[in-house]
Amino acid sequence: MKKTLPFLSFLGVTLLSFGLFADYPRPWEMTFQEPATPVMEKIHSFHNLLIWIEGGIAIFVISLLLYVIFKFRASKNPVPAKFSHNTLIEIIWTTVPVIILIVIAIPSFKLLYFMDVVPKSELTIKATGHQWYWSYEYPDQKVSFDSFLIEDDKLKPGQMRLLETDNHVVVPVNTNVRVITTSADVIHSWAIPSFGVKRDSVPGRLNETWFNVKKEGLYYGQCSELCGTKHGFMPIVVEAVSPAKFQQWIAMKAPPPPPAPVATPAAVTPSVPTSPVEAKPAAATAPQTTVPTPAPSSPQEPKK
Ligand SMILES: [Cu+2]
Repeated sequence: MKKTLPFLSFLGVTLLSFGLFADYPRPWEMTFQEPATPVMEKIHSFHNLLIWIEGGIAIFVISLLLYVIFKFRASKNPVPAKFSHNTLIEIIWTTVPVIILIVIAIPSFKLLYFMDVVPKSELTIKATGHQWYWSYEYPDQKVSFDSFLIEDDKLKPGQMRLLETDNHVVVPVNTNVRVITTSADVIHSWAIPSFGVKRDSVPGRLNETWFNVKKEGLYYGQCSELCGTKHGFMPIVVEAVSPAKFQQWIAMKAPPPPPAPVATPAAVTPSVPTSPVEAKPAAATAPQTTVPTPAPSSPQEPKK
């Protein structure tokens, strides 16, 4: 019982932390992470199309090679053929690759355009790369914070090594989010594999990308441009929540509104000399002909 209790509590915390959907790299994962955005869904299906085309070409070429090796081996054909041209075959091996390239190019350009053109966005986030952490701004909501890696010795059960940060980038689901990336020092890259997003953050330049997360959960990414000794220690965590929860988070993070200015009589008095010591020099330098104005005994009424 003594041994099972800590194990059960560890299991409980782990299940709690992963009760939420999470997209992160798994050991020995051979395919993409589960697509979380329309962009990644399209990348996934384009990749699957390419696998079929490339697989077909590979099988065809290998079969042709094996056929030629066996059929035209030296023992069976001691005298090699002397011809060097065949018009029909040349036409075929020119046109077929052109058709294949067109079949690949059409969806490829469509996808590039879809990824590149930021649709009308409902939320803008600015991500600035630093050596070695990210800082974020929500300019319209007046929210900003830094996001640092959680060191190994401070990880809680269920948290992932080298991927967890102290502050998550919180976004609402089913919302077009525009991400503007830049850098404060060297080139970094803001990347989330399951979003199909990877955008260089370059000092002195603003790059933009976008995503629209379909499912609530945690999504993990990393800086993807070699940026110095701690390049591998500046992860990115995006937490997708419902729009209502997002509003709560913004309300919690946003600075309180400044107090409204109130015109009080005290605010007006400093322009009037209050002590006789201060008033004396002014009276001494004033020309003899002018009539010195008496210091008001009561504060002036504010003008309406
Ligand atoms: Cu970096």
